[in-house]
Amino acid sequence: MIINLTYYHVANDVPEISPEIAVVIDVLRATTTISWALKNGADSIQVFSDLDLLKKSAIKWQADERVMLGERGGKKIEGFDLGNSPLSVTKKVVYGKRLFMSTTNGTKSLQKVQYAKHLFAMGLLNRRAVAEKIISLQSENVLILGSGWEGTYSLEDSLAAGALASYLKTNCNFEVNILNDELQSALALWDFWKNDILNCLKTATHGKRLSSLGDYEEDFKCCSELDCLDIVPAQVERGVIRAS
Ligand code: 3SL
Repeated sequence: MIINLTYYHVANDVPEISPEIAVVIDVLRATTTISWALKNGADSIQVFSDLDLLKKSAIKWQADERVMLGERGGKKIEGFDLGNSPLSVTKKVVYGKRLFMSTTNGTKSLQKVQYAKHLFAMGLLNRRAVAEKIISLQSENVLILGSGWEGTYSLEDSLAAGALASYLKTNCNFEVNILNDELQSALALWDFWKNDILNCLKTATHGKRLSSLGDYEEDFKCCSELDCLDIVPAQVERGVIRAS
């Protein structure tokens, strides 16, 4: 058995295909927030790129059963309940609720590969859990998609792509094939930064953008934790993610 891994930095680079397994990464911070929300008992998360559509869908739910969360440019969207911080999706706020979520890049990436047979959301915090899920599925092809920033490369998502590839190479009994140079460099990036993840996130352009908006120290710490959650956020119907 072989697992072929391909990595794309941003949604626009992905060819129009329906991959068997797609893993979407947005370390800072969408997929970290999604993972924590599910860990804290959110019923499900529905992702949108279009805000009007999000509002129309959310309004159909009882007010006490829904939470609208998201950001544009790192800032909370006006009228929404929450921004996109993984620290804000506490048990008290999200337990049993449907989250309606839209972010600048992460939710776009999730929508781009929504036709995958299996779609997972991954941050550094659930890298091992997602990798073990991939191994258990025994599929030949895995597409890894970063979210970047408005169509451009991001350091932190590539770091996590490298972390995933590295875990699979070390822990999988089958042959793991790195299919493109993007993933080879992500592996090298992981090797370089794996003992200093927090600094890598702060060095990244989006890390600097967040730092310029306020005190995000706790968000950085949370997003840089490795393998601390066993949650695998998986798409269960088009655009809807639940814990698996
Ligand atoms: O772009 C995104 O999807 C967000 O994760 C960006 S932010 O970290 O919330 O600013």
